[in-house]
Amino acid sequence: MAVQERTLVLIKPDAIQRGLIGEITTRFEKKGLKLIGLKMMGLDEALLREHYAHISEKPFFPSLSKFMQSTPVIAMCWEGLEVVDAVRKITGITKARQAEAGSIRGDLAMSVSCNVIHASDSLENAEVEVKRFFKLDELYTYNKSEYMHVYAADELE
Ligand code: IDP
Ligand code: MG
Repeated sequence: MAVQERTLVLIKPDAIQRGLIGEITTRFEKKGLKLIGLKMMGLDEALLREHYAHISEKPFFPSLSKFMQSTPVIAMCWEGLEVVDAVRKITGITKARQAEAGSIRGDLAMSVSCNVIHASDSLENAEVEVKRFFKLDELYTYNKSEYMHVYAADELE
C-alpha cells in the first residue's frame, strides 16, 4: 500500500451551531477518505494558544479563542493518499466569502473567523496536530473495502 497520510480536521463552533456536522463529514466520506479518529471535545486557552501559535499574537486572537471555546468541536483524523493537500483543497481559503464555490468554506460560510472547519496545512503540521488532538489508542487501523474502487491498483501497491 502506498504511504497514506493523515490529517486533522476540526468542525468549528459555528458549524456545530448551524447543524453542519453531517454535511461536512459527508463531503470527506464521499471524496473517498478514511475516517480513523473522531471525537467531540472542548478546547481550552492553552490548547488554542498552541494550536494557533502562528496567530496567537494577532489582535483578533482573543475573540477567535472565545469563539473556539463557545461550544465543543468535533475533531476528526482522515487518512488517504496525499490527503493533507486534498483536504485543504476541499476546505477552501481562510476568508470564506471568497473561497471557491464547491469547497466547504465556499459553499457553507461567509466569515474569516467563523469558517466552519480547521484543516492541517502541511504534512509536517498534520503530524503534529493529529498527535495534539488524538492519543495513539484513539486512532484506528482497518481495511476500507471501497478503497479498491477509490484508488487504481498501482496507487494501492
Ligand atoms: P486557515 O484556517 O485557513 O489555515 P489560518 O491563517 O491558519 O487559516 O488561521 C487560523 C484561523 O484563525 C482561521 O481559520 C480563522 O478562523 C482565524 N483567522 C485567521 N485570520 C483571521 C483574521 O484576520 N480575523 C479573524 N480571524 C482570523
Ligand atoms: Mg492554518
